Amino acid sequence: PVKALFKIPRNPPPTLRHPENWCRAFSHFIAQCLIKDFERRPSVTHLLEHPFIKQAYGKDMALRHQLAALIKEQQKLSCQAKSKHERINTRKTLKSESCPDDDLVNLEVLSEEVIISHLQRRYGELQIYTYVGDILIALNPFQTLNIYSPQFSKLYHGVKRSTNPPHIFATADAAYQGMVTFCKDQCIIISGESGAGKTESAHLIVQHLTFLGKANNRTLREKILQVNPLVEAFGNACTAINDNSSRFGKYLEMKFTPTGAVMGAKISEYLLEKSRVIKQATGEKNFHIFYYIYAGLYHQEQLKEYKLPEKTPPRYIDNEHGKVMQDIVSRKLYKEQFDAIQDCFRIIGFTEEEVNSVFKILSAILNTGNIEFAAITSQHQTDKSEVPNSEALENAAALLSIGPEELQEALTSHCVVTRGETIIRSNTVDKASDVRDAMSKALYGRLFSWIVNRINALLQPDKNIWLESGMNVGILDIFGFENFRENSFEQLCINIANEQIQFYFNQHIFALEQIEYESEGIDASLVQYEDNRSILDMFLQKPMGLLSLLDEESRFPQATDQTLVDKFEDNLHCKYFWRPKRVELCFGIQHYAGKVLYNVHGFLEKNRDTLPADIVVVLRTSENKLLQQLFSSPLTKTGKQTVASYFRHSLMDLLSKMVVGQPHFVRCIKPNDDRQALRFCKERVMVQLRYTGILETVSIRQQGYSHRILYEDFVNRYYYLAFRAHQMPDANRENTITILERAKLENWVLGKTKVFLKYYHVEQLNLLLREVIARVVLMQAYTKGWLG
Ligand code: AD9
Ligand code: MG
Repeated sequence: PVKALFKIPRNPPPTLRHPENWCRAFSHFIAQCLIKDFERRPSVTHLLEHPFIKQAYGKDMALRHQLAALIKEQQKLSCQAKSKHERINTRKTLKSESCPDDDLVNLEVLSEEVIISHLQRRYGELQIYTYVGDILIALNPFQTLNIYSPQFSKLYHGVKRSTNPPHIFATADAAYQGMVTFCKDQCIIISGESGAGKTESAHLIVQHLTFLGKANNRTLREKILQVNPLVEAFGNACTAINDNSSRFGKYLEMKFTPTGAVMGAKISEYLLEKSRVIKQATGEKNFHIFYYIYAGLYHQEQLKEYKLPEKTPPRYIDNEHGKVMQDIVSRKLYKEQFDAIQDCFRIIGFTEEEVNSVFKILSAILNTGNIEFAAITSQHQTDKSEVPNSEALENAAALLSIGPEELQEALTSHCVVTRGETIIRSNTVDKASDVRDAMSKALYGRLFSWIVNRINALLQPDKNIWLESGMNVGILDIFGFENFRENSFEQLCINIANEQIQFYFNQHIFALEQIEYESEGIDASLVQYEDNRSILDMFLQKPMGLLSLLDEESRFPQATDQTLVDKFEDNLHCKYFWRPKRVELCFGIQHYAGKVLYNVHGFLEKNRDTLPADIVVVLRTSENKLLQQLFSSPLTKTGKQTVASYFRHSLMDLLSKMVVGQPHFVRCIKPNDDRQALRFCKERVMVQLRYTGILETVSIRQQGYSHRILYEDFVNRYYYLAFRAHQMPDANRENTITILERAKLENWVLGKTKVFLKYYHVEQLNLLLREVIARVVLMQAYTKGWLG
């Protein structure tokens, strides 16, 4: 019946002159046979154990693997055929299919002007994605595009990159396929300035990866999709540049089985901008969650229950004097998000008690912000402070389950131990306010870390399976480069982190390339780029780098902002640092992404980030279980560590995670500063292309060799293209040449131990290989008498 079905003649010619058609028909048939099993247990391992394949190929694992891959592909094709209708519609939305236009590397003329016009034209056609070799450029569309539906996920599933127009799903897919095929961890690094679209891109990647990693476990998929919205409610805020600006760095690792089923996830968070809790610049806001809960509780008439003021919103969220209240009452803003966040908590698996505790702590922070101090002026003491109106204090204490007197005591006085004796000293009004704010920041920072840890515990993969053979795709989404009118310590840290990511990009794209060219005896002059190593050294070097100097100064109790900026000037002798003549307490840095002027006001305090021991002692007396946890274990930074040293440590930690994976880069570009759809500001785009090194990347991708393969690996991988299956040729330089010539490839170069290939060579080779293997499979089947 098989023969009849596929019109296979009884005696096909032994040469199999046109094997393509046959083999397609044959593997299609096998796929059909196995499709039932696929749907139940879609793992390759299972497939390889299928009696049909086992019988046919015995112990020849390599061949069985190839056959399995082939079948999977056939299955995919038949699934795709089913949804042909859908696909046609999807393609209509996509406007065009893939074309040489999609990759800047294909441009014949490579001037800045040509590249810019090219991107501009594409942007006008709503083609926001463009490749530069294997790097994806993503222009922010500032409008909702209809290209992220499940149909699109299907369209980009496991196909050659050139099949479809560039897309963020293609990058996610490449990472996924890379992980499954080479059993190697992957990491997707998304960069770009604030508001360029990193966080949106990260969401889309997670969306596509959860689609690809279809476990039988639907709940797990849903949980993973809630992770980003939940942490972003706590870690994002409205800034002057972006209404949903990430105020922390996030590395999300998605965990998979060797066959690519998703098993769990883990987030690492970096450097939350805690100072936002207590103060926001004009036109900016506090973290989203505060508005969500205030509005949500307002509309549910539950403000009283959480002891929140009903007429005027708490000071921490009311820097525009009443505007928030107007928005909440008249426009019902934030209400839906409050419901959504509760859903996130529930789906991920937080208990009701935990969520309630989180809300209580948030409400306690808002109440803490409303505690005011007044000076007690008696004849003897002018430095004492008291709390004139105790309502907020009592509310905060009640929500935190601690005694109000103890809290007041810890805010308005502090213990000093001198020569074994403990003396209680009063706090001035200013000092008491600082202690209050330090407490709010510490509460929020530790709550945030606790939420992240809790999510990690709830989404942890089954240790036994994962530790043995699990793999990761990591997605890095940090806060983008920032340059405001006023820049402070937070911007400095954010920009240093971006400097580090740029350095990593350079290392990967250029520096390693250069080193390899040289060691293989190939002309390395092709590789030219803007190296930002010396500026990074200026920040991170010990003991004379900027962060070390800051730490040193933070240790002197008498140090002031003035002594700090003088210290910088005296010690940092390099062209990237300068001290403007007319602006007090300022210094300038020439970052890779542009000049930024920093104001050192508050640097020392922010860096010391001290939380008085008296506060910790009081909070530890709490009867609230969550609060006890927050202050019993060192969840965030410990002891006397400064923010700068903690920051340096987390940067190193992040890098160590990133370097183990195969990197994929997404470069987000902001086409205009007004967040307008379809507005392409040439100047702005040009600047970003220049500083991100995209222009250099284009030329190096075009002229350079993006793939370098050891002769041994190359011959083992591709010998089918020039030799017979049983020949087993020596894996050496000569046979490499034979294969390349037989494949009719040009422009490759031979190094000492490796062959250097252009990015498009590998795609061609893989395509040829697939065809040849398909032929071999058919031959095998034929000789084993399955078909005849
Ligand atoms: V920041 O460094 O965290 O301040 P991001 O993360 O780079 O910044 P974000 O992803 O938040 O920027 O994007 C900013 C806004 O651009 C979003 O809120 C969306 O309104 C808009 N955006 C970005 N990418 C897309 C997209 N692919 N489709 C539609 C988008 N809108
Ligand atoms: Mg962001």
